[in-house]
Formats: sequence, structure tokens, C-alpha cells
Amino acid sequence: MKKMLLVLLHFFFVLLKSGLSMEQALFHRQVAKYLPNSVIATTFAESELECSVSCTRRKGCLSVNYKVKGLDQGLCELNNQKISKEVAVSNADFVYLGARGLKDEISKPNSCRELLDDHRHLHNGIYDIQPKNSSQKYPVYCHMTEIPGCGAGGWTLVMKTNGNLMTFTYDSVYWKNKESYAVEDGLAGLTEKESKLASYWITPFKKICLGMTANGETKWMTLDYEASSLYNLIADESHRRTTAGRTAWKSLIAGSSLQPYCNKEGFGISYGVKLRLGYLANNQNSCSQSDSCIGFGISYDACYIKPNITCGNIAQCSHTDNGKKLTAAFGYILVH
Ligand SMILES: [Ca+2]
Repeated sequence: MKKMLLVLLHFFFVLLKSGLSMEQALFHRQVAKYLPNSVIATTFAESELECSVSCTRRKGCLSVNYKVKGLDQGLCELNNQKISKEVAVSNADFVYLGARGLKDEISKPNSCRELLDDHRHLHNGIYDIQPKNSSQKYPVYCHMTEIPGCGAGGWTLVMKTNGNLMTFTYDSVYWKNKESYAVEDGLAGLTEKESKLASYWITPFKKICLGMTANGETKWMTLDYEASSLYNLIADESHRRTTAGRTAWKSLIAGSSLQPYCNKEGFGISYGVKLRLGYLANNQNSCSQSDSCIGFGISYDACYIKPNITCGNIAQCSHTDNGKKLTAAFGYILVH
């Protein structure tokens, strides 16, 4: 019995004649769910199908609540909103049907979060996303389950960078272009193989999840930052400040080390040490001649050395808080 009350997700097609052309609409069905406060019209229908058809014919209709039992059985409420987990109400008398036709932007997801919002049952894996106002689809890896330190699922993988390789050094063209790199290795998920997916330039987000694997241990941190894509934050090399804090950045690598001053964090940090995204510190009370950093897209030329480490933690010269470090990490960037 309890199972019957659980939300069941599946789809059915509604084909209907609209003038001389056949219009196709796809509905996303949830049993025992009701969307409140969105009704633009009510009617009665013999079936869910008939109710759905009414929606496709009504301008602005995005979903319906269909009453399957009790008083007013057959009631068909046309809604101008779609259900999300925040507004979903359980009601055993109703079936909720959300339109997923051409008029529905959600049918063109450009992030894993959008996909997961619409289909709560999805697993980690490969999904197609596409930019708004475009018909081109790109495969990405979606991490639909929680990442410890970053939060609940719906993460779109953007990049994976090997700190021992020069692929994603600060001056790499990949930070500045809209070209993917090693797509197959990206679609494999959170493996230690470098990749850059189309999500770099097409996926909007409100949160960034950063991971680093060093010495066999993977650690994660979150950045609250809203943007239309990572490309838009990085490609122009402007400095954009983030506010995660020194402790959060240091937590990406166990035993990491930084100097006490400068403490500049965010996108586009450029001194003798350059970072596409990360944290910069110095022994002098300024940022020029900084000698320590943690981050992604590193190019390090300070304290008389130029180590080939593009992701990880480098700390040289004096006043390091945990000794001198040359730690290359394997880095992950996901967005939500
Ligand atoms: Ca210095």
C-alpha cells in the first residue's frame, strides 16, 4: 500500500490534431501529487489524456492536476507553473502531469540540476544537455548523488585536470575557448583522466564544487557563485573574488601550506603566480611576489623556481604555515 502512494514517474505521449498539423507533447506524470496555487482554468475531463489535451490547447498551460477519485472526480485543473520539489504537495486524489513539449524550456536541460529537478529518479551517468535557444546537444557526465563537502546531487561535471600535466596550465587555450577536450574521459565520471566538457561554456550555475585528489585522498569544497557559465567567469582573465575563505581552500589538500599575507581568492589571479581559480598568499604584506597558492590552472614563477604543477598546492620561500610544498593534485570542477 505504501508503495502505491510513492511518486511514480513515467511518461506518455499525447498526439493530437492541432489545425492541419500534428502537434506532439510529452507529459511527465506523478501519481498522488498536486501543484497548488497555479490554476489558470478548470474543466472536467473523462481521462488524464483528455485533461492533458486541454492543457496543450490552452496558451500558458504547463501542467495539470487531474482528480482521479473522490468528490469532483474528473476535475481537470490547468496550471501555469510546473511542479518542483519545493512546491509539490502529496494528495492521493490527484495525478499531476507536467507538459514537456516544445513550449517547455525544461525539455532542453542545460544542466544536470535541471534534469534532476524534473526526474528525481535519475542516476549518475551520461546525459545530453543543450544551450538555450540552440538545437545542438552535448553529452555531459551528471553526478546525481551527493558529493560530501559539496552537497545534494545534480552536479554537472565541467573539467578534470591533472596537476602533473600542462594541459590546463594558466596559459592553456582551453580556459579561453569553447572547445571540449577528451570528452570520452569526461563522460567516464569522477575518474583521474583529464577532460573539459561543453558544460564549461553552456551550463549556468549557482554553486561550484571543487575537488582535489592528492596522496590518495580526495577532498571537496563549495563556492557559492552564480554565473551563466564557467567560461564567462574565466575566459576574459578578469579577477573575480570568491569568499570561501583560507580554511576551505586549505582543506582541499591534507597538510597544505600557505603564507600569511595577500590572501587573494577567486578567478583570474595574476602575479608571478597565476591561477585560473584558487587562493594566493605571500610572506610580504602585498600580493606581488607571492610564493604560495592552492588552485586550478596554475602557472608558478616565484621564489626562483618554475615547477610544472598546474593544479594543487605550492608553497615556497619564507613564512609558510606548514612547510614548503610542491604538491600536484588531480582536480575536479563541477557546477550546480
Ligand atoms: Ca614573497
